[in-house]
Amino acid sequence: MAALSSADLKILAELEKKVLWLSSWTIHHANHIRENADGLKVGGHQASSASLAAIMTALYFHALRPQDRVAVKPHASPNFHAIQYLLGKQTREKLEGFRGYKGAQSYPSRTKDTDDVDFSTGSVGLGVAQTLFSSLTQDYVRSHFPSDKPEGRMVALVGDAEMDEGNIFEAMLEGWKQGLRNCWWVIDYNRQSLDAVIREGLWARYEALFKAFGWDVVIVKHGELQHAAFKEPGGEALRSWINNCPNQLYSALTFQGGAAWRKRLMNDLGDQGPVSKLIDKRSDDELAKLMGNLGGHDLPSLIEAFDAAGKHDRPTCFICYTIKGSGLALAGHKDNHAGMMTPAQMEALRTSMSIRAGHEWDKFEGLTTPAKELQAFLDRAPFATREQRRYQAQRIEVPSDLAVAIQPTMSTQFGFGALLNELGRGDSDFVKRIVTTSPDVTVSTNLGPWVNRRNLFAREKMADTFKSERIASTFNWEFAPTGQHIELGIAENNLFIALSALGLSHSINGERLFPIGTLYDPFIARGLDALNYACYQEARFILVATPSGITLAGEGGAHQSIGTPLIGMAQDGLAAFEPAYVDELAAIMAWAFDYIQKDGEGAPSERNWLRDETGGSVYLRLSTRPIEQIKRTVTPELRQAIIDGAYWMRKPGPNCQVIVAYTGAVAPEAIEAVGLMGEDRRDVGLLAVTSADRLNAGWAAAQRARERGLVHARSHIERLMAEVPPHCGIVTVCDAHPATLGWLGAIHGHRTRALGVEHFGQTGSIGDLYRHYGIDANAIVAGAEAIAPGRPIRYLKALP
Ligand SMILES: Cc1ncc(C[n+]2csc(CCOP(=O)(O)OP(=O)(O)O)c2C)c(N)n1
Ligand SMILES: [Mg+2]
Repeated sequence: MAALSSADLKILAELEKKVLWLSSWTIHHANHIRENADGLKVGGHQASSASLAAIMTALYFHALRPQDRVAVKPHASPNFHAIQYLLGKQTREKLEGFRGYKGAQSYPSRTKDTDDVDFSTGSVGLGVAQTLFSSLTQDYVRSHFPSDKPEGRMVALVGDAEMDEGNIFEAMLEGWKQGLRNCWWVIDYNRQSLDAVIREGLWARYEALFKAFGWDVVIVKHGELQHAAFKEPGGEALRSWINNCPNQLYSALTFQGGAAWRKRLMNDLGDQGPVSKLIDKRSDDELAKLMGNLGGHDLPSLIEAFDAAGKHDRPTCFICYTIKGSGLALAGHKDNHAGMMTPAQMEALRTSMSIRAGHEWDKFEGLTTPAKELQAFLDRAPFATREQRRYQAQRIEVPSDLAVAIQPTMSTQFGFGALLNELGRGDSDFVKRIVTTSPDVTVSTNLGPWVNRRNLFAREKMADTFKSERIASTFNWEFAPTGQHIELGIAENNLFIALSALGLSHSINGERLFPIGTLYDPFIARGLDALNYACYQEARFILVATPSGITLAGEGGAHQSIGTPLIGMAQDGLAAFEPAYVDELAAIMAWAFDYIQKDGEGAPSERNWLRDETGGSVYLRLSTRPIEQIKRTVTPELRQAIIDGAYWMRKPGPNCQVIVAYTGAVAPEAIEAVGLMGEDRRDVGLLAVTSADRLNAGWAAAQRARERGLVHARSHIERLMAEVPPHCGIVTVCDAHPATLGWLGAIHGHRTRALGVEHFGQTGSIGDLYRHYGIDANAIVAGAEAIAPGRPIRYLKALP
């Protein structure tokens, strides 16, 4: 980074002013001028944005390089869009449409914004952690696929109240374990949250914490004006007053302005001597400017800090003192989070910035440097590059069939381990790009055999002492730069954010990875917002959740998931499957490796009405229950049906009165029940559901298509259910909330009894629990008898 000349610094100061104006104006325009027709109260966020105007100016127009990637604090989105506008990467139309339909997004969005957002943000804390895991991903990629491209730095612009989010600390600990580099977190230390002014002295906690985790900490507290004043006679007294001033008071005085500062400072410090002189010689405006000249608003101080840290790759936290709303009429007021400047206040700001009415969007309006020079400076900014910052990695050839030896009895979790173990023998480009990760449940989710073959990843080799000491162990725990498993601590949030980072590698690093994360199914809930976050920014990964449901039996209610299939159905960007058999799992995984690479256009397929060409991530809900496997060949038709979400294990006949639809580990109960009913109910059908999620999505899409005139649109489940006579009843059963399959009856209006689990699980044998919760064969038969009247079913065992 070249040092800045004073002419350049002057230009930067003008640009800072411009960023402040444009972001305030964009919000004003969205809220006051383009009036909100819905009468909704939409947040102001002018103050949040203003807080970071100088920091972002220094970064984007000076310190950042094209290879760097940034997570912008959600409420600084207008700054980001304004900066991209100045760099010629954002349109006026989008800015005018801020918060409107298809306009610039309220919070930076990788997928919805068009101005090259690196990481989406919105849910505070997650974007911050994303930068950390993106740095680790970059190291992983560099280690496996060496490149001459310069290493990027992953930068988060962090609100100080955002630091309350626990996931940030979880990430920091993981970063320390993994030898984090190339990561900057710039804390906007404005000492305000949404509701109020934050606790005193937090900076010292942050400093200690970051240092404990191995980070450099740079405190950018005072600007140049303050430093100069401290050197004047009496200056030391001013310094110590500032250092001891409570946050609330500093904010309140800032809001009140120069006269209030004078009164307070004279009261506290007036000495009829040098300090009084220091204060007296400044006008009210100059005094306000001096007191507002905190480090985070001072370009020379910021540039010095960024330039110094730019010389090394150590993770660095900058604590930049700022004032929320700096430069605006809202500055410092504790209620300013949702606050909006009034039209009159905006008018005053416009005039003070020499912006003519009607020229509010003009890039260089009101600046004193000639437009040509400003433009030339912008063109020179390293970040202004026209080179592509978002990559498109090539599609990697994946096998259409995955080999696995089907044993007579096995669980889907065991099958998953066996499938990966088999893949682990290979040496194709595809296999080299698989990266597995797990929050301390590698062994218990059956990733062990894969890890034995492919090792754990670390930038430096680390031997397995048990192995070198010749102590027998099933697992080889060796770390190597070529290792393909990233072992995480238990924090599930970290798993999802790691998947979010690994799953964007094709776009961020230009190298495609096939990330597979494993965890226990109930603990998805622990990282749910992070999972949603990963999906929102279109990261691509396979999530393997096992064990699941009450089928886990002896482990009890704390480990037994109930609602996760509904999460799988409702989560956008995630195709959820719950296979019962290992051949189904093999078909789904082979498909998934292809699916997670797709990024085509969104037209739905006329076969199943799913938008498979757009791709997405995949969630597999697996089980540890060994079940008898079916000896069969998976024909192309069966394979397709498994992927589409269901197939007839037994077709309903013309005289059918009832069908059973099941998903997952309860397959043996469903089969048994159909057998039991055989003598008293004719032609009973058995529907094997492998993905309630995809069936449901296809059904909704086909209905929509018909309503829009495509009268022949039929989804996969509609075609299957068309074979069920209208008078038939349906019993659905799954080891999860009954709503997972309960909707099947709505497709063609069949009477339905949905069995499942509605209450916390408990310990017991599978038999005990299935009986207790009513998902055993007996309950299925009882359900069938209730909705498909006929003669009593003879083999109905007495209900306990
Ligand atoms: C997970 C989550 N919880 C709550 C919010 C609502 N929220 C948005 S900003 C904010 C406070 C932010 O304060 P800070 O990070 O200090 O930023 P500042 O407002 O000072 O700019 C809150 C609570 C959110 N966006 N995400
Ligand atoms: Mg704050």
